[in-house]
Amino acid sequence: MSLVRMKCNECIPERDKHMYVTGEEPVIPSCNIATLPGDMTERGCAFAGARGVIGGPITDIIAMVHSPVGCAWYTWGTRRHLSDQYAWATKDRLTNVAFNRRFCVTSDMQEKDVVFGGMKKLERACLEAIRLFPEAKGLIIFTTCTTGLIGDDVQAVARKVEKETGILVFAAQSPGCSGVSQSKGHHDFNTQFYRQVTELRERRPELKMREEEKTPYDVCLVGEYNMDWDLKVTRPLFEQLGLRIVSVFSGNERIENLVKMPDVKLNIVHCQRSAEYIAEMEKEGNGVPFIRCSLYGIHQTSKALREAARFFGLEERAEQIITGEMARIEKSIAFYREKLQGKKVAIYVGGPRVWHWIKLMEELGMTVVAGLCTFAHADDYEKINAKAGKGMLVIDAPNEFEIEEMLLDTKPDLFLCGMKEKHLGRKLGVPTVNSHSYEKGPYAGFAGMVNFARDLYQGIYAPVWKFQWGLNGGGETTDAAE
Ligand code: CFM
Repeated sequence: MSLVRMKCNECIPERDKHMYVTGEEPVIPSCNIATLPGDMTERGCAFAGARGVIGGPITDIIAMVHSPVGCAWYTWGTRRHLSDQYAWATKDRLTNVAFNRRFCVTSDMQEKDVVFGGMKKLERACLEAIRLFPEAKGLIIFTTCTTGLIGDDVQAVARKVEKETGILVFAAQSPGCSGVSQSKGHHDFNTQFYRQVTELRERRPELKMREEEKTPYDVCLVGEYNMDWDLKVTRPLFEQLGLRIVSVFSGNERIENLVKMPDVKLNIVHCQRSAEYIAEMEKEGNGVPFIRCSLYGIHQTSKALREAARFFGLEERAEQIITGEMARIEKSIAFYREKLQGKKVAIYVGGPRVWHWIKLMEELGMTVVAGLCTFAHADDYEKINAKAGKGMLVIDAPNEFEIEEMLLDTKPDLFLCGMKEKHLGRKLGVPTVNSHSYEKGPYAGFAGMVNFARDLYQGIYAPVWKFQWGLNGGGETTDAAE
């Protein structure tokens, strides 16, 4: 066991228990607990987890944010999850960008609504939005701190609007202040959506998949959000295997397909932080088993295909797909591996992608020297410990000072991080690659691995770094970038 004291934490020793270095004994740091006053956390709020992460990627719903305008505006469009135009093509109108990125819809709560209650206003806003967007197949009402605290009965409004308009209306009650991070919002959305879909299917059984529509190979991809079109490369892998993806929870998915989740034979769970809850509930409540997988990197994607294949007795087909895909990417990967060999990487994400990517970096000859997680739970750290080598610095819910010290101490050649921290990295001379919504994705699957490797390579070898006094004494730019 190896705990760490960072210089920046001399005045807040409580932070010590949030960080460790991987070694012989696996350590689980303090995690998923309230942020200390004075610690400038980078965490998001529960509402962000429900609206931005899980509700947002659903393609044909209106995301009605029941809040003052700021909650809706400042959380809108911050996360890249693209949706198809097909769901939006009507005879009068073709909307060719993701609905939730194009329109920000809110009940616009004012002071008097807070005092007297906002249910009437919410109802009017829902009806107006449904009138403005006739192509919408559903609406989800999201509450925030304000409307959560005043106790508006949004479920009652949802039922009323659904009755009046006939479109499916759900509620996601996850006020920002209700948990310690966005992770609470993932959990809330999962449990509430599962419950409401169960009730809906009882109320309107015609929405279930009919027996004659079912196939023995129906699956759902759970915790897959189509970041920069990941689904374009992952979906075909399972389809070539012979599986039918009935539903994706929730990237680029239509609400009618999400209502069919209980009808599938197997759930394949990718993000096991934000969506394993619903897979567990589907197992408990509807008897749908699930497998966990990672769709990043050669080894893990192959493993995911093999495990899905084993469930359905399609092992041979899986091997053919893997062989074919490997032949397609081998040369490119060999090129990038040679360039990336020996480089050190620091990764800062929500949590899961640290463990998703350790193996992938190894496949490219790189070492992960630090892994930082905004909202990971104990099971994420277990997975990190199982995959990490020795000597990797792990920090739970880091703040900016800790990130800076981490960069100065571990001296990575590349920092995989988000939009906020990239400036810090670049000012310190460390190239960065967007680890949340990618630079030029998709990054998942076999084909995505090549894009990922290319972006890592372009990050490290960008000629600009030779003009910088970076952490590593100026970038080692070589002919490779030319
Ligand atoms: Fe799951 Fe995600 Fe992640 Fe996540 Fe996120 Fe994300 Fe992430 Mo950014 S759902 S937990 S809340 S894998 S947006 S697509 S990259 S922090 S590690």
